[in-house]
Amino acid sequence: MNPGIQKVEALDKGYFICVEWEDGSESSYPCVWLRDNCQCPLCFLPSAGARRLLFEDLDVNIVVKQVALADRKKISVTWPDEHTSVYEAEWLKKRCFSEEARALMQADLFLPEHQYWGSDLQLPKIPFEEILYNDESAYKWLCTLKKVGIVLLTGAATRQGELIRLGHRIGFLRLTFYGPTWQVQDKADANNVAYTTGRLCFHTDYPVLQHPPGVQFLHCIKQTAAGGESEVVDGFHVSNKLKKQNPEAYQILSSTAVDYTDVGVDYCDFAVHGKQRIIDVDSRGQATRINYNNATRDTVFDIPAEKVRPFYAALKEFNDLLNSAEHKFTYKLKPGDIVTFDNWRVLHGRQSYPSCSEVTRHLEGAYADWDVVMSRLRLLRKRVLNRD
Ligand code: OGA
Ligand code: NM2
Ligand code: ZN
Repeated sequence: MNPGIQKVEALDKGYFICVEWEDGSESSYPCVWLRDNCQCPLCFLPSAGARRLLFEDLDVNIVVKQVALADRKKISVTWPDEHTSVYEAEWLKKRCFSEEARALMQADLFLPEHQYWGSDLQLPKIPFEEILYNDESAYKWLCTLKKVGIVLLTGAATRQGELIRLGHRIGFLRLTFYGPTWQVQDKADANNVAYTTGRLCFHTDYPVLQHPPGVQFLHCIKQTAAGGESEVVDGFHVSNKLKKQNPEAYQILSSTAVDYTDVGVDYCDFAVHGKQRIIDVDSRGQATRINYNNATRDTVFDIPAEKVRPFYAALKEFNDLLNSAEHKFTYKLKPGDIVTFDNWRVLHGRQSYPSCSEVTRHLEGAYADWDVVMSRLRLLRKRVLNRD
């Protein structure tokens, strides 16, 4: 796999260096980028994997003075001030600027592939103990969580604290105003609709936050005999459907900033206000995050009056699609189950259950950030696949 270099030369008045690989293909590298990424100990701190070179000291118009093929595995570049940089073939190959090479590198870093699903979801299941003690299982868990958006971990103890262990497995959990972990059960004077016996329509958690939690864990400790079933739906899949079915509704939901509010006391007192588009999109109009909780959508609505009804009509259409039998998947958590899901993609809900003086249903919940989860995934991949 390690590529060798056949030939290297300066091009375009010294603004580029062109590498010809042994297989005949070519890569060309801008000199400003090469100088910026000199790997020598003056320019780079290997113990931090970070650049020491200051931007102030970078000449953005730099040209190469001399370039040579040291051996087939590295090139050596001399700059006008006589500074010398050495670049390894493998390092250069990975950073090739061709569209295909960049796409491969980005896919490797961010695993953007999604497997869409509807009512046909085959809910992926892995034993909880396995992901705690086996790196391959943990890697599989996180890959599936990223690709499918939901994984059920089974066989956990039916006591509080299992999510703390899960948090240690990935690194750490995300603290919010509801505490490091939180107890979903019917509570007197509930500070959140989740803490009642009522039905919860499809939502993502915590859209009031500027950076809503990327991943959610719900550990079933106790389950009611009647009601309390869980529902999930693939928000990205449904967003694509909405875009096809009603582009104008999609346009409204992906451009209107909706006000959210959450005021109360839990871990500490809080008065949170935030604005989110219900369908967040990237520069190509692809959904990247769903931010929708009907319970915390504010009474304050910062749009002109004449745009209000069209907004509601668009949201109704989206909400109807979420609830269509074709798209939603229903299941019931058993004590010892931990459902883990992408809170940026998967909307979840639950059916109501009878209220009772005793606690008949108890879930412990927690959040994690995608940065932490993806970091653990990459480290596990390195270990499991024996990569550098
Ligand atoms: C929540 C929630 C689901 C359930 O607490 O935000 O969605 O099944 N709970 O109780
Ligand atoms: N809980 C479950 O957006 C929300 O209010 C989601 C959060 C209370 C931690 C519910
Ligand atoms: Zn929720």
